[in-house]
Amino acid sequence: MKIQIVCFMFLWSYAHSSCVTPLGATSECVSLYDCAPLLASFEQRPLPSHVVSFLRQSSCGFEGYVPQVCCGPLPAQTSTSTPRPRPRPTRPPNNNNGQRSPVEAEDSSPAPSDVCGIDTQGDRIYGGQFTDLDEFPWMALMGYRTPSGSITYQCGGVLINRRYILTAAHCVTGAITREVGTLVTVRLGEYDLQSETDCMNDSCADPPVEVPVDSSHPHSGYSDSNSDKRDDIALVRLAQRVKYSYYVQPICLPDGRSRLTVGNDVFVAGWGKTLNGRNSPVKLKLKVPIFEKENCIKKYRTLGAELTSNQICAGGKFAEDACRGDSGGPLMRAKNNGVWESVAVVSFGYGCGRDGWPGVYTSTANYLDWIRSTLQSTNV
Ligand code: 4AZ
Repeated sequence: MKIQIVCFMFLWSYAHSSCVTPLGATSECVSLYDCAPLLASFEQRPLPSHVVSFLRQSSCGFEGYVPQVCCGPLPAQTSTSTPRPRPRPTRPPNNNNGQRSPVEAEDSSPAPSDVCGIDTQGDRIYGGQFTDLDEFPWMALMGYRTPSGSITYQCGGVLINRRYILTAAHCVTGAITREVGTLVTVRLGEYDLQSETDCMNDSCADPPVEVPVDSSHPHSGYSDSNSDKRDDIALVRLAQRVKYSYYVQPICLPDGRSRLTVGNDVFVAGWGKTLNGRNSPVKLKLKVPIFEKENCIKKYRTLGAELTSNQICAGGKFAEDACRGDSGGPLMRAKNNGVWESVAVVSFGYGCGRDGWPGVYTSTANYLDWIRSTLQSTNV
C-alpha cells in the first residue's frame, strides 16, 4: 500500500500537462521553481514590470502556494536588467530618549503626528521588492516561543508608540498559539534576519532591538472559527518602553477623515513567504492597488466568507501579494505631506498571488476608538 502511494505521488508530480508559452511554443506546465529561464528572470531586483507581465502570461495554475508556469525562454529584451544603486540614508538619528517608567500617559495614545510616520529618505525603488535599510522603521517581527524552547518569527506588526505594537488578532490568539507557540518577544529595527549587522552601501544599521512582550490584546470580536476573520486586529503591550532611533520609529494611524479609493496604491511590507515558498530573511515591500470592495465581497462569498465593512481588499495581481508570515503587518500609504500612516493590517487571503484574488486587510480607520480605549485600559 505504501509503495502504491509513493508511486502514485511520483507519477502525479511528474505528469505535467502540456501548454503553449506566450511566445507560441509547446511546452509543459511546471512549478516556477523547475523552470530555470523564468525563475532567473523572476529573481532579479527590482523586478521590471515587463517581466511580471511575461510571468503572468506564462501562468498556468497553482499547486498550493507555488505558481505553475508554461515553461519557456523569455523574449530577448525581457531577460535582464541592472538594479539601480541605492541611496545612503542621510537623516541623523533622532535623540528622543526612551527612559523607562512603569506607566506613561503618552503610551495611552498613538504617537503624535510630529513624531510618527517620518519618511526616512526620499528616493525609493517603487517597482522593486527589497526595502532600503532604513525604510519603514516601524516594522516589527513577532517572536514566538516554540514547545522546544526556540524563538521563531511568524507575524509582522507596527510600532505605534513607545509601548505598543499594532498587529492581527490571529497573530496573538487561536491556532497560532497551538501550532507555533506563545508570543513572547518583538524585534524592532530589523532588516535581514540572517546577518547580525545589516549594512547597505557602506551604511550600517544599529543592531535590532528585542523587546519582551508584556501582554496581548486581541479584539473581542475575533474568533478563529469565523471564516471572514472579522475584527482581526490586536494590540501588544511591550514590557519596556522603546527608545526611538533612526531605525526604530512609530508609524501614524489614519486620522479617520481620509478615504481610500479603488486603484489607490498602498504598500505592504514584511518578512513573509515569497514565491520560493520560504519566509524572506530580508524586509520586503510591495505596492498593491486597493481592490473594488463589492467585487471582493462576491469573490470571498464563493468561499463562504462574508466580508464586513471593516475590511479592505488590496492586490489581486498575479505573484504580487502578502503571504503567510506577513500577517499582522501593515498596509501603508504616504500622505501628501510624505508622512506614512498604517491604513490596514494584513489578515488573510485565498492563497497568495493568485490573479484576481486580492488579499483581505483589517481597516485601521474603522478601529480608532477601539485602539484608543484599548491603549488606555491596558496601560496600567
Ligand atoms: C497568512 O496565512 C496569509 N494573500 C496572509 C495574507 C494572505 C494569505 C495568507 C494574502 O498569514
